[in-house]
Amino acid sequence: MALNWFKKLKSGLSKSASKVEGAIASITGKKTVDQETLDNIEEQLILADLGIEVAARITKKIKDQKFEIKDKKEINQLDISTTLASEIEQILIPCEKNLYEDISSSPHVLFLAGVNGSGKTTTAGKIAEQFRLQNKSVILAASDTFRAAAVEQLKTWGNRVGAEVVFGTDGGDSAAVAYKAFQLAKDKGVDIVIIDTAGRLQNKKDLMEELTKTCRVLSKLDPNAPHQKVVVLDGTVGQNAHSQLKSFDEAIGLTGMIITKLDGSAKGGVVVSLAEKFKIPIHAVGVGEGLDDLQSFEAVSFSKALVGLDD
Ligand SMILES: Nc1nc2c(ncn2[C@@H]2O[C@H](COP(=O)(O)OP(=O)(O)OP(=O)(O)O)[C@@H](O)[C@H]2O)c(=O)[nH]1
Ligand SMILES: [Mg+2]
Repeated sequence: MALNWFKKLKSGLSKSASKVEGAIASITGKKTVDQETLDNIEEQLILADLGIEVAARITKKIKDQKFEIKDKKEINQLDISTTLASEIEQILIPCEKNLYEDISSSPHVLFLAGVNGSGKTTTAGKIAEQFRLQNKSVILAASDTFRAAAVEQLKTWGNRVGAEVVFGTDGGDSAAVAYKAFQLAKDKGVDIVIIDTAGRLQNKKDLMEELTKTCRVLSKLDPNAPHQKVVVLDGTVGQNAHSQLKSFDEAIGLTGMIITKLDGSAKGGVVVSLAEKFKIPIHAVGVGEGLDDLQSFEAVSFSKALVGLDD
């Protein structure tokens, strides 16, 4: 990962990291990792939202490593941080998957879903920018016909990244907008269609069914469409992201996730607990509101940043 990107990730995750770092710092002057330190580390990992099971497992690994110092020297904090980062890395590596890896169809349809305000529209714009940089043409579909300002918001992104925006009428059929966008992309030979959907709470059954319907309608034009179904999760909500992921996966069968707002989240560890529990690919993380604030997910860098280590 480029150094400035890592710096951004690390500073974004610093609130999460400071909890863990504090716990590790509590061993200062000690010659062995005692139970009090282990308990403290476990507690801080839980507070950083890594989840109870992951926290317990990682703490046990640290215990098993036996950082006993025989020649009267103190335990090196860096050794513990490194152990911690490598344990986290083991959990994250199987989920690392570049968003742009599986683009083989043309047009390729990328479907974004998530709860209200999780960052879908912003992420749609950021992804469109990444495709623009890869010289791929993009259509943005404003399938959010629910919120009045949604089309305008997507149009602003469309202007910034030079992508056409397809939209319908306010309160109109969101599946129809998605279909229209896909059809237009086919007609014009456009490479990528990004479908921005309305935010919906994961426990609203009818709204979740609307997503299923939109996917089904898209598959009429290509049985494999949408080719990617990605949930956008707000990285500041912590463990609530679990129930969101589960519901969206049950509704549409997710191919991946993107976690936003990791700039300044104190709950960045949730990425680890999501990876551990769901084993669904993590494509990218949002680290700001700007055009280029979407980073491809890299397990090694993320693990280091989460425990406050340098890349
Ligand atoms: N700091 C930060 N803010 C973000 C990030 N991603 C999105 N946001 C902000 O979060 C707010 C909501 O983003 P939207 O993209 O409108 O979210 P949405 O999911 O489309 O919202 P609805 O369509 O209303 O459901 C906006 O103010 C964004 O600028 C991120 O990675 N970091
Ligand atoms: Mg939106």
